[in-house]
Amino acid sequence: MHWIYTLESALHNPPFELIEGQMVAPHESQVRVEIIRAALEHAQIGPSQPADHYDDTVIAAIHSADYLDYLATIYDRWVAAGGHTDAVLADTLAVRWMTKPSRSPLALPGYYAYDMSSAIVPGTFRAARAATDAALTGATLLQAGEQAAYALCRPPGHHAGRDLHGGYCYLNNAAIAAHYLLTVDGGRWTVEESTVHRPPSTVAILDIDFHHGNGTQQIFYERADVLTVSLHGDPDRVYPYFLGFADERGTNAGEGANLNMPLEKGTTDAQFLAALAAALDTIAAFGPRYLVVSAGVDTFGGDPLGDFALTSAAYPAIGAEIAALGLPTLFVQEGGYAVDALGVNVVGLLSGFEAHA
Ligand code: OKP
Ligand code: ZN
Repeated sequence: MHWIYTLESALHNPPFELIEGQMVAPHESQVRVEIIRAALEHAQIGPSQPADHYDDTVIAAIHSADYLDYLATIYDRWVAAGGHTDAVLADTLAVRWMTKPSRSPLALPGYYAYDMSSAIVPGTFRAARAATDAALTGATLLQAGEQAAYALCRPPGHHAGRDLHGGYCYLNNAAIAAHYLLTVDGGRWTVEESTVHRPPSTVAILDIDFHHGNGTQQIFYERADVLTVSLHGDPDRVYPYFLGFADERGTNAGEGANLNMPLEKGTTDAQFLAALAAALDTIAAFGPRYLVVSAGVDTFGGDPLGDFALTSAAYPAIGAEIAALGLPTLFVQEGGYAVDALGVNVVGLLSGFEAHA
């Protein structure tokens, strides 16, 4: 399986995150990339390639212009306005009846971030942009006829909404890749479908990260052409708390094109695989041309940010179940913070897919 990386991930190195009352070293760090790379190489998964560069317009289809400008410029503006050089991190939040736009660089982080786990440092935007390029490179490989590709994205993306960052995520890599697959004619389908080149009409996103893909849901909530399905810890209990419930089904044209499957604490391999089978039935019924998987492995029992009980044996089985759909599939790395098991779990997922593709 082709996989794509970027050296620019290392430029994102925030000094801390706020979690349950404590400033701690970020769980989401470059060590994760190094571990995954080493594991993929050791397992001889390949070939690998660096990300190609894609135009800003591809990203502007998903994120608002003001948000992209904020991400690209806020660090320098924050420091110039007196903010600390360590990091950009909100201390005042725009919520409910306090959402008037502000032009102060010291206020903007409270408008464009929804939590305190996504600080911004000088290299954050470049790293996020390069992670998106990695996902887009994978999308292009699918269009060229590959059955699967894996994008080693860092920072991750599924919590980033159209104009909001949070949960270590700044640009929604999976969403941008999914939209790109719909808008660009890669020629893949011309033989089977017709003699006229045209882009496909539907894509599905399957989010198997422990946390609800709130950003992905928001981005596509009113769209009928992208089915979004997320298996995750019940937001009644875990982050992101305020979205991800089963009754969220999409609105307007997107009604019925969002499926949330909240799962209980201690979810086992068998329970997760059963829920996944139901999710895959919904995806099969939708009939997408491509599948994008938001591939987090923080469902693992030892994960510091999750409360499921999956073992490493679950991941090859998950990969095999996904492969049985028979869809060209782009895996996009999301979470996974039990670093000792991170390599084996990612390799398990991808090799389980490959063995059954
Ligand atoms: C990112 B990904 C819990 C705070 C959690 C952020 C978690 C981000 C997870 N009280 N903070 O793996 O989905
Ligand atoms: Zn997660």
